[in-house]
Amino acid sequence: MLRRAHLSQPDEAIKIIKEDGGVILTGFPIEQIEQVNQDMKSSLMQRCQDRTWDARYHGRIYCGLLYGLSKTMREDIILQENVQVIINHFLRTTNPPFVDLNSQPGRSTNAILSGANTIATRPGGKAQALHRDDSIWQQVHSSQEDTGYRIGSDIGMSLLVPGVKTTRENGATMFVPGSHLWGDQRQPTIPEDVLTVDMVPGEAFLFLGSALHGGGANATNAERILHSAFFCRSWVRPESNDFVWWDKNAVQKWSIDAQRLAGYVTDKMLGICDDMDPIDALTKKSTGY
Ligand SMILES: O=C(O)CCC(=O)C(=O)O
Ligand SMILES: [Fe+2]
Repeated sequence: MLRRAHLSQPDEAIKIIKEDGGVILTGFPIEQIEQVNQDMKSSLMQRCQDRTWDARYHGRIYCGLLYGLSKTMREDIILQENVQVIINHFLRTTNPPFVDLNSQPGRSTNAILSGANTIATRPGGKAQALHRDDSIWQQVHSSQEDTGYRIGSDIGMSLLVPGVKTTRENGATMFVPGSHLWGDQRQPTIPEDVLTVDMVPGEAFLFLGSALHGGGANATNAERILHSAFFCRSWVRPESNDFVWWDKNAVQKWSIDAQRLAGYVTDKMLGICDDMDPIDALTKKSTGY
């Protein structure tokens, strides 16, 4: 059984993530989830008509524009204070001063967004293979089973927010608790190793990029809707170039925290933009180049 922690208890959530690799967070207001469902409805429905997409992804329809299309997902759920506290416990980077010989010592940065999409697993949609999300960065994993979890070893995390009740029948995410401690050679051997992340709207699953998981198959006749957000350390290349898609006018309407999370961030060295903070580029007049 996967463990739960209320959003108001970040320390408890952190403890569970270290032990299990992931935690179900509870306490998101249901109105927020309904709003996100509403924000994504028409884009998702349009894409569901697209037979090529359906065939290519075996009944799993993605809409990768979630961060820009849903203010509620961006500002209230992804940027929820304790969600960020938990993520940055694992993904904040502080450079050791002895490495920083040619720059400000102790530069540090929070995690940034690696991508955000809404996923509809359609009736009959197939399961994903069990995978680690950090495999997009070719991460290799040595076993931490003897040492216990080494803080700092992960470079990504994922947040899955169900838009409907998720169950084994409708394709809830499958998850292997403890697999964040496994070396790459170890795979689940018995069915009991793999749990389903059963959730109701108002809950969300937050887990480490090193943990084995995968979307389930949908054997019901209704869609399983899931709003997902992925995070990485600020020096990792995000999976999706979301900030390229949204023009300046759109991004200027976001909160500063949302702009920073989307990648307009620097520690005054990594991420600079003509020696300036990239966030200044949002308000700067064209240079004419
Ligand atoms: O659909 C799901 O439940 C999980 C999705 C997932 O693991 C992914 O897109 O990386
Ligand atoms: Fe995944």
